[in-house]
Amino acid sequence: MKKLVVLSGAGMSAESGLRTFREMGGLWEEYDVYEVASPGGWQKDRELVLRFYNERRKQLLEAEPNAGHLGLVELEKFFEVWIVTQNIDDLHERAGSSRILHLHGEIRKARSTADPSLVYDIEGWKLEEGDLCEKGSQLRPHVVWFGETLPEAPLAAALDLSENCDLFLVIGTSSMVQPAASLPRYALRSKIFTIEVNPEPTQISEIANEYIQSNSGIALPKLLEEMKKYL
Ligand code: BV8
Repeated sequence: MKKLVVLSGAGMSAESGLRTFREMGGLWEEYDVYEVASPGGWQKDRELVLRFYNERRKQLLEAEPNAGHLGLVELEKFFEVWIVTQNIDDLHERAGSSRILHLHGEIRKARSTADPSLVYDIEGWKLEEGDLCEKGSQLRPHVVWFGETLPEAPLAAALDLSENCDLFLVIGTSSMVQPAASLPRYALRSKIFTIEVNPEPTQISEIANEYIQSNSGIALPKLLEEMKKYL
């Protein structure tokens, strides 16, 4: 089976009702990113950081995967699909995608501040001051903050996949955050046909082989129909 790699961003989850970051009404309009998504912010006011992620986790528990997520699951009938996501939600999992790499962590997991190898599932939507790991240290959201390095294994796998696949799909990302934003460039440099799906043009739109100016929930089912003609 041919290999399809998908790089997804917050726009993938927008139609499930989860806020994106850099659009009108986005999260970074309401919060100072460095106060709620950086080690400095955690040092300064971890109650605020815990609250920021609790609110998003609560929203996530009330959200469902959308037609875009389900379209990617459907594509597994025709391709070996790998989802490389910047998203920390679990909507790709809940939709049923079978190969998912989280570059920026997972909001429904918590990790020890004393020993990062200790990672726990969060029951419900709250992670609070006083929630401790087995070694007695405070738990933090298991996500990659700005200024923190990405988890090695998923990033290495994503880089390799971006240069060794048959088709590369970039969906719902403003392509502003590194190193994830460089993945489509690796695919293009390896002459891999690259398609972008986004209602707004990004720096990738003009270099992709194809740019589909549309919401993912509309474009993916359509793309699926198109692909079925050639398979
Ligand atoms: C790193 C997890 C090495 C948390 C996130 C100065 C100091 C320190 C670092 C840097 C620096 N300058 C640059 C850096 C590197 C920095 C970076 O890239 N900064 C940028 C912003 C300038 N990167 C890092 O820090 C990374 N680590 O480099 O380590 C290092 C170490 C020390 C010092 C230097 C380097 C870590 C980056 C990870 C940060 N964590 N998230 C959380 O989620 O709370 S990033 C965050 O942005 C999310 O993960 C998100 O996924 C990601 C990217 O955003 P998008 O997904 O693209 O979302 P956005 O809102 O931007 O766009 C949505 C898009 O969807 C839009 O285009 C819209 O049109 C589209 N859309 C809307 N609706 C739909 C749609 N598309 C389709 N369908 C729809 N319906």
